[in-house]
Amino acid sequence: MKPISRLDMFDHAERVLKINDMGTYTVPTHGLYPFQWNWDSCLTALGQAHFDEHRAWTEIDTLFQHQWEDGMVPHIVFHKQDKGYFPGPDVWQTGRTVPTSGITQPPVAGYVVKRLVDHARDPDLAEARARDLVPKIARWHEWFHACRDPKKTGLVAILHPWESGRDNSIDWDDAFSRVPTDGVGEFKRRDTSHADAAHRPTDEQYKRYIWLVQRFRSLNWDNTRLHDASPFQVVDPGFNAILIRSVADIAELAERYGMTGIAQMSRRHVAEGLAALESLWDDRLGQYVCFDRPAGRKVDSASIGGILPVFAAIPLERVQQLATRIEALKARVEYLIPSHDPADPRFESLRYWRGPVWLIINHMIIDGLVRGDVPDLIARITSDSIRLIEEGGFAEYHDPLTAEPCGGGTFSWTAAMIMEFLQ
Ligand code: 9YW
Repeated sequence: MKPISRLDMFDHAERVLKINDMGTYTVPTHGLYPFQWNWDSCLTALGQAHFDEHRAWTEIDTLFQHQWEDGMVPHIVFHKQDKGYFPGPDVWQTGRTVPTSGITQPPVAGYVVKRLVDHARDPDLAEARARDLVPKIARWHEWFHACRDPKKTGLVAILHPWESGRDNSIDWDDAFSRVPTDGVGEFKRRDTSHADAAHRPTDEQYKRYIWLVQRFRSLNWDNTRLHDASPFQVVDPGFNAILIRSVADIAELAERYGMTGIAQMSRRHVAEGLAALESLWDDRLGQYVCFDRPAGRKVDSASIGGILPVFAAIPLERVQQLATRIEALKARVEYLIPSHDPADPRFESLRYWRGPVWLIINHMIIDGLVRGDVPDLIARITSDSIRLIEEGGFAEYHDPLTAEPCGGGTFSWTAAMIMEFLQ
């Protein structure tokens, strides 16, 4: 791969977003991911706003046009047929006119919409679009609280590793081992024909991913039933922090726009979420950890999902503790922040969410660290992120030891995040 100079990097990032632009939505990368992905789209909009605010708003509008009647916003919208991806609409069978998957993804939309509003060069456009989106995003948040926290614990569970956005994280290994594979049948993966199989989830994991899809499909994607019917229910601190942050940002926008009911309800959920998040703190690791609901125990796994809570308004003392945690990782990698601690023997520097660096995560963690007094650490994560692109290009993710580019190339959210880092 040709190195990318810092001088040309911003323009290069813009070109990546234009290459992946399908008009009203953006694909993460052609070939490997030929549809619209939920959190990819929202984070991509942050990049698009640097050169075309109108286009950025359209990205999010398109996603919300496919919101389900129950409030869920699906993780994939299959706008066009494409045989290059598995599992496609024929596997999901969600029965929608424009097919979608039947699960969701980390709800970054609330955060992104507020950021677009706060940085808008065209505030009238931003207010008009945000006024339309705030009630829709609030409905999605309510869906989470109703369907993924049925016992009102203050925290939501994911029912499929794909919902976390961190597909094959070590966090899921234990809970996932209880997901059966019987009756899954034969299928042909497509991802490994676009990307190196050694950088991807294993076949065994794919069988379990599909088993869960088939289980939910057999329940007609009825979200009032899926939670209790799933053998996989994991409370991920990173996912919950993203939800809490987005709910807080929507509360603020709702207040600004006189949407009092949404503001009040959202503030209540933020308070409950932040209080409950503390139950996931792990003193030994100095970070948060997941909770496996059916097993009734915390998960011993030092992943980035336990550092991501810095993105929500956790106590300042916790922000400092998480900064210390990242400082410790500095000695173990060349480029911050690895998605898993290399001190854990299960760490794999090249395999997807089991070690590699993802710029979207660096972006959210930097945003949260601003509340702490750690400017040097913020500068270090920012410069490591830029160095990764200089050395490895706009890849999906990178090896934290060598900067080797992994997964898909010419990747939308990587480009969008670089525009944010360079601004
Ligand atoms: C899949 C598109 C998606 C991301 C996820 C990432 C991966 C694979 O790619 O998922 O088949 O959906 O883990 O976070 O949204 O970039």
